[in-house]
Amino acid sequence: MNLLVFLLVLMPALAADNHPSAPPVHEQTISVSAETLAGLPRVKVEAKEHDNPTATYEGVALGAILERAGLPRGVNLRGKALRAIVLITASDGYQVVFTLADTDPAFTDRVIILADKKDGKPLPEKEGPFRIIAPSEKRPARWIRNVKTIAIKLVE
Ligand SMILES: Nc1nc2c(c(=O)[nH]1)N[C@H]1C(S)=C(S)[C@@H](COP(=O)(O)O)O[C@H]1N2
Ligand SMILES: [Mo]
Repeated sequence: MNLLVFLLVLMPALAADNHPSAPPVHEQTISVSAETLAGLPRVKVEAKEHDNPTATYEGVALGAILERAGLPRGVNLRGKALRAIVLITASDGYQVVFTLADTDPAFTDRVIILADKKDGKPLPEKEGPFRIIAPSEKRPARWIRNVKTIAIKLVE
């Protein structure tokens, strides 16, 4: 290949995160309901919040929800998808963010689940019906209770 063509045309295209081969990221907001979890593989985690006894939370991987919503995963999670954030909002207005890559088992062994059960029962009203559980995190500040929406946004 002509070196000049490579330097002037291809190299900048490869560097740009809007390279044509980078899969699209669709900004969207998911309203969380039982439908959001239905049919996805169930995941159980043991988790401990502050001084509370260890509990078994059950639900589905946040990443599985996002995969079903059409977001890029694994080798396709590159380019602009690396600046996609997952903004989660609760009924009291509390909000937390993760990155899209934080939810992908190709990037991390840390699991983030959207739980609908605790110790085999539906979540108590204070927490549920849906709560994010991030068992690997030492502080439970991102274990957002009463989840209403999951929004995907691209940070500039
Ligand atoms: N919806 C909602 N979720 C939330 C919070 C909140 O204020 N609102 N606080 C967070 C913080 S800071 C902590 S430490 C944990 C534990 O809070 P809890 O002990 O009140 O359940 O919940 C997290 N989830
Ligand atoms: Mo907290």
